[in-house]
Amino acid sequence: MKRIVVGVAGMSCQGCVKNVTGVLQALPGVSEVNVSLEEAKAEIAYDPQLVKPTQFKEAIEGAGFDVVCDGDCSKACS
Ligand SMILES: [Cu+2]
Repeated sequence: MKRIVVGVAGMSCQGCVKNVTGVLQALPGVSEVNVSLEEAKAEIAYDPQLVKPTQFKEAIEGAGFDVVCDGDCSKACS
């Protein structure tokens, strides 16, 4: 199991947090999702054999938010 923290821009309320959490949890191999509105981040625990970090980016963007690239999320953004 691996963990990644992805910056998420555009969340403004707990409804956004729920949306982001939901689309991430719907991905195969994702076991835990913690989305923080205050920190604008999503922490994801996942099985790298079942899901790739680029899918997190696609899912978040598909829900209407932006992924913010910083050092730790580079794997999701490459
Ligand atoms: Cu919202």
